[in-house]
Amino acid sequence: MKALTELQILSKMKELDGWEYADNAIHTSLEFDDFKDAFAVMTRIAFEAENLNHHPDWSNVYNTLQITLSTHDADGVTDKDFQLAKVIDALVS
Ligand code: H2B
Repeated sequence: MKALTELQILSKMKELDGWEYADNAIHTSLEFDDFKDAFAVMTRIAFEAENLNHHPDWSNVYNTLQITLSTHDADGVTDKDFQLAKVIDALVS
């Protein structure tokens, strides 16, 4: 899959809620009530990621979750990143 151009990425960002584009990737930060809620969402995201065969770079500290999406194989952001980002938005909304 081919990396999107910066212009394409900025246009597609409008379809997402609470994401930013920086350092050749798209990022979001999420906060939950506690660790259990954060980890439950991580588990749901993990299953969706595995279905899409597209995986987040992420870190979790207690009730917070930092997610970075990029396509390593394309060395940039592709439609797959937006596909996963939309799934994540739907899971947390
Ligand atoms: N996830 C992400 N974020 N980027 C990739 O390039 C990628 C992936 N490649 N998940 C997939 C798996 C690839 O390594 C396998 C072999 O299809």
